[in-house]
Amino acid sequence: MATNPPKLKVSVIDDERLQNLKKTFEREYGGSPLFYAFAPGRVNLIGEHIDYCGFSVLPMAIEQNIIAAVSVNNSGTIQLANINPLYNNIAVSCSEEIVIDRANPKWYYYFLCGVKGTQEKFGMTNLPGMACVIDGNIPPNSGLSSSSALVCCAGLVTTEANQKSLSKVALAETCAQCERYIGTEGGGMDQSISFLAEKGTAKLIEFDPLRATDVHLPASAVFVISNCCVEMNKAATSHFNIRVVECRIATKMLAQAKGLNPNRLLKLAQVQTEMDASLEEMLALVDEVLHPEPYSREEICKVLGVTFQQFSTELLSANTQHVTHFKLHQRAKHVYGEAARVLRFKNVCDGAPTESIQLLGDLMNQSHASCRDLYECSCPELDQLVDICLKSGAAGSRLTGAGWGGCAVSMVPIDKVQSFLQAVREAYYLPDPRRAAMEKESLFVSKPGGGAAIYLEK
Ligand code: ADP
Ligand code: NG1
Repeated sequence: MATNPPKLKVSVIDDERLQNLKKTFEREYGGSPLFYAFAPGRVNLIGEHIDYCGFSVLPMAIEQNIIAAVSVNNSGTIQLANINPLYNNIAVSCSEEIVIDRANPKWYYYFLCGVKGTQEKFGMTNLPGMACVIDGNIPPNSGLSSSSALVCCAGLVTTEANQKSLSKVALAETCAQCERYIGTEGGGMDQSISFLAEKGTAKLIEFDPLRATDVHLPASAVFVISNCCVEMNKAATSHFNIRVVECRIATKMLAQAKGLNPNRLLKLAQVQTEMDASLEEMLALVDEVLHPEPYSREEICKVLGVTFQQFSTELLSANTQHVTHFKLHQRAKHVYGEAARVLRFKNVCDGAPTESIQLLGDLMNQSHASCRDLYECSCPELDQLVDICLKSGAAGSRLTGAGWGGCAVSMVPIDKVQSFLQAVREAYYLPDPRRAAMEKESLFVSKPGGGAAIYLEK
């Protein structure tokens, strides 16, 4: 578990993408790459918006990834180019402090987050300089963790370029911290699966301390990803951080009501641990303590005995200062309910009874309903797509990732896959020319892929 990411020797780079990356590198910088690094995106099968509350999640890595071709030099500059012309080339000094502009989350800031956090992890004052070309094929802003794959790739690149070494767990933890420089307060699921994934298996990811356990998915079903074609850039909006803040406030309100010290507690999982209660008991506690009407700042400050100033600086983030009302009951209900569904999903997979596909499908459907109604992180297009997936033969279907757009993941019995794909194509993609044009990269079967690695040319 705590081993370093593999270094794979590739004597002949025959993969078309790698060849193209190498050629672009040579054209851009006039020499050959010293090494390549890759980090995969992920699809979360169940356990949405609960990693930052301290609860376990159940993702798998996908085949799509970010690859970097890298050379190291003494220029004191990081040069970045991208195969995709939408992402402009950039050169940034690394002989002074790397600054991330949160107000303007351009693509290269994600890479620089990975560099900066890794530099700090090793206490390196100056970086020598490097030249990189990036190639990614994860649909961006779609809940498949393109941003985290880029951050993880950059973390791995920086570690290798400076001849340092870290275990996969330490890399995952470092990169989870790194991505926070962009301003979103994620929980670490994406970076963990990007490093800890193993081909052929999904993982139960547990936090504090971080660990990953194999989850064997039923052999008689596959997971199909479908993108609703609505993009949601997390760092450029406040949707995500508002949910993080609501969960933090709910934590404090529950702690206060049960006579625990709210100052020490930040995550809903910590309240459960402190109370030594079951998730069912936590759900009952939410009903008992929190009301369904949105809470105003005044009410929260009064209950917690904090000033408006403390509320702003200690509970809100920079991009949530404008929020006036907070849905604490609904968010906490989702989190404890979803945490219970993850454990049930894992138990069903472990038991592998014959009826497991429908049981797992039901859990996925309940998860989507909770994301849509309690957590309010879906959108009409995603709901429509999930509905079409169910009507097309999926045993279960749900939004995956942060939501407010992006992808659904559906569990489909193997013998129905072809008819499922055709039915979703006809009902969701073909009637709309924009969606039809995006269909090839938007609707696909996904198998559990491997984790981040370094490639060296012989
Ligand atoms: P996701 O759910 O895909 O992680 P985010 O909104 O968190 O969505 O991050 C997406 C951002 O990551 C993009 O807007 C872009 O800045 C960056 N990104 C994703 N893929 C690439 C790529 N191939 N090359 C450069 N930047 C990328
Ligand atoms: P994506 O789907 O990559 O935006 C985000 C968070 C995760 C997790 C999910 C919701 C980051 C980097 N990622 O994922 O930690 O909270 O939303 O389950 O913030």
